[in-house]
Amino acid sequence: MNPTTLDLFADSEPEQQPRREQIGERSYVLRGFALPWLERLLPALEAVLAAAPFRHMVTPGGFTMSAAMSSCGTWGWTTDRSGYRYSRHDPQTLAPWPDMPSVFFELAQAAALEAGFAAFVPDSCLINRYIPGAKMSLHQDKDEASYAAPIVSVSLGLPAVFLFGGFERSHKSQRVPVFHGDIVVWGGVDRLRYHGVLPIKEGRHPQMGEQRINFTFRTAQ
Ligand code: MD6
Ligand code: FE
Repeated sequence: MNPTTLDLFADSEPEQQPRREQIGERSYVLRGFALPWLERLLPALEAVLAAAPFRHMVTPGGFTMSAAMSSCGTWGWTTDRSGYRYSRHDPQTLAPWPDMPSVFFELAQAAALEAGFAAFVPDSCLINRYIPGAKMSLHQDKDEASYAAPIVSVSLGLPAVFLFGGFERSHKSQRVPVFHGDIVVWGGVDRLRYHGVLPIKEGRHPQMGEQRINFTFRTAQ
């Protein structure tokens, strides 16, 4: 084959979807990044949920959140009438949160590295479960002791529209579709951007059923 033939051949190939989409100065969607990890991830998730089942928490304002939550790692994020905070213990079982499974930690660290954040050491993984109709209102993640570390957010199951906003609630948000296996990573100058999730549409995911599961990894302390 001469070089011309090679070039023609390359041009006839279907365009490959970029695996890494930039959505902010230091924010990326890593398409399908979690898929090769699922065989190890899902059994580990089951074990965490057996020890710390999903529950609906109440905001300081008295609203019950539509996403059900659990946590693993040293610090679990919780909310009740007295405020948002990280706690070492599950307020429902009074036991320490389950350890973060090594496959969770390794996936989060690999995703952070892929997005340009070396040596991410998450000590908290919040697990959100959305059924159709559940949503997450625009908010900032600012209960952490430092904003130096990025956030790594893994989407599984039903698709969602992730809202990626600015630095004030009123700023216009980008609508970023996220699918099974996608990971959103952001940090640095983007660390305090507002974000949320539009209500999940009815549907059934072949592996995960009628739900969306999200893992949010953070360095809390
Ligand atoms: C969710 N995520 O995607 C909710 N926070 O279900 C979050 O609130 C979130 O995805 C910080 C960073 C990434 C996130
Ligand atoms: Fe958040």
